[in-house]
Amino acid sequence: MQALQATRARTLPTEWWRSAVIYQIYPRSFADSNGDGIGDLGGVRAHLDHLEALGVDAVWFNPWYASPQADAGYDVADYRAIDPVFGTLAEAEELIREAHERGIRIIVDVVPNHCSDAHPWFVEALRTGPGSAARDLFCFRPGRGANGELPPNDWQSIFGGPAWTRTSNPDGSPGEWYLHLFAAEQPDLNWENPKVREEFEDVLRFWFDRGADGVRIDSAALLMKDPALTDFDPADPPFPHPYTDRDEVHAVYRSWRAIADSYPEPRALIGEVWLPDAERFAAYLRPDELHTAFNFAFLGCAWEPDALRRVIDETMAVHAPVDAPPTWVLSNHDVPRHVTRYGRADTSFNLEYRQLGAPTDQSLGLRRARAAILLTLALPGSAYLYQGEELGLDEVEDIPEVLRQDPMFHRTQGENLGRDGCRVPMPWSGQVPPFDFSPADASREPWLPQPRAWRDRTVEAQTGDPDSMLELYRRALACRRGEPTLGDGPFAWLPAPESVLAFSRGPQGRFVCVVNLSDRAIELPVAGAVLLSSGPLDGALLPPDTAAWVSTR
Ligand code: TEU
Ligand code: CA
Repeated sequence: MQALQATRARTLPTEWWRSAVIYQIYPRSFADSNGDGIGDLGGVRAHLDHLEALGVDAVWFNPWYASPQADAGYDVADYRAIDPVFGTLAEAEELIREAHERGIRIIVDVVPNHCSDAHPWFVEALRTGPGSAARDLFCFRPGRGANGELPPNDWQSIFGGPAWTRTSNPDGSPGEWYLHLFAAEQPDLNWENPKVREEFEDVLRFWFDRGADGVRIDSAALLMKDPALTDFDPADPPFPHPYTDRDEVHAVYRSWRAIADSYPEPRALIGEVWLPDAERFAAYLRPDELHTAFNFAFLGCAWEPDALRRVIDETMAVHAPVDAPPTWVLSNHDVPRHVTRYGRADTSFNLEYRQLGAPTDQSLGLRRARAAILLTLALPGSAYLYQGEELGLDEVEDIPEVLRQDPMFHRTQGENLGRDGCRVPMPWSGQVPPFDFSPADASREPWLPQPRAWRDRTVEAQTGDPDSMLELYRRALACRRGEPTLGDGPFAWLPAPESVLAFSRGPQGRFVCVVNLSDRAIELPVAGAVLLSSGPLDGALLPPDTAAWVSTR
């Protein structure tokens, strides 16, 4: 306890996660080094310069493990191997070393709720049949109905359709059902079984021993299930919920925290925790659990002054009692890109309503996205950038149905277009697709088609253009690095005109961020030197949908 208090009293240099800017790499779509149309580790290693020039502190990799890729790698067949489509374990080790040499930390994705149906454990479970020890690693149950022909309960998959799939017995007769909260290729593990717990503790050590500085924990609140597996109405779920945020899950993260803390430089645990209840969310961030978690309330928030102010206040209020740094994120591989969201009449995001195809004003979206990144990077705590947002990439909405890969699209029979639109491969240089995503002699096209209009958004096209999104990101990150009051630390709202957000950072409040969400140009509410603005000022006035960083000295 004493050591803990000492740690809390000041920010140790090792507590990098309190202030880090973390860049999310979606390996399939970052850069393809061998021309098969799919991004890989060779591609990442060839573009470390981009990350260094951008000025990020860490990189989080979406799953790179051996996987049939039924859910883009979130169906893991071997947690200790790299998928051959991405490279080898030796390459991953090299990549970690090279990134560290450049002062960039590495976060890997751990997927504990489910594995792949190709994982040896699941193959064994099917082979051995009902009642076996291998089956107890998963959630197998007999079906309901006279002949077991109905699923064990009425739970629905998060990707659509039933959350159960029936198996065949080793002799070929119809057998038990197994639970999968996501796709059928992603059987849920049974976290009541100690072997599952031991396995994941060992997987954590495996990657920490190889230099990973932290883990992002997939679907972190879903692990534990009500053993009774009772039916429920998803519109009015009981409390505790049958599979979301059950109290028993916290013991898992306490044991993970002990492992993370056992390293000379403690490793960081970052939770993917989507929960509407702010206090239940904060419980994951208690001092002996996770270090941080994604702020999906901020990600989903509309581009409106009152809503933003409320979500910022709530975020800080909820994090303060557990002394965890807030995080700020605008986009990721699961949600429509924010340039597109911000160009629509309804600028919010929620899981139920994706608004794909809604009319979009691109230039308005870009303008707001520029202001939003200055807001994001000025807020206290750490921030996440999703690859491509630094280029101002928009959601690709016209992907032909035959090319769509997201199981969400297929499991809803296309009713939900899914997440492919934010996963389109990065444009690096050149005038036409694949924009050097793949080498010139590539044998395959990129796994999703890139819009021709991205020729203006390549890294090459934007580099050196002072008005580009990329140069704004580079300047903002350089400024953040040079400004010790940014990241974790004091924050205070300042008086400001209606529909304007203004706040100061640091003990003396000498750094100020102003965001004009009104429809008229305003005078800056403080005197000082403008360090950076998201768009040109209008004389001394800050135009609508524009943000500025000001040093008041
Ligand atoms: O997402 C968890 C999750 O709940 C998502 O399905 C979310 O509801 C949806 O993607 C929002 O659009 C994680 C990963 O981030 C996601 O990519 C995986 O598909 C999922 O887990 C299963 O592993
Ligand atoms: Ca490749």
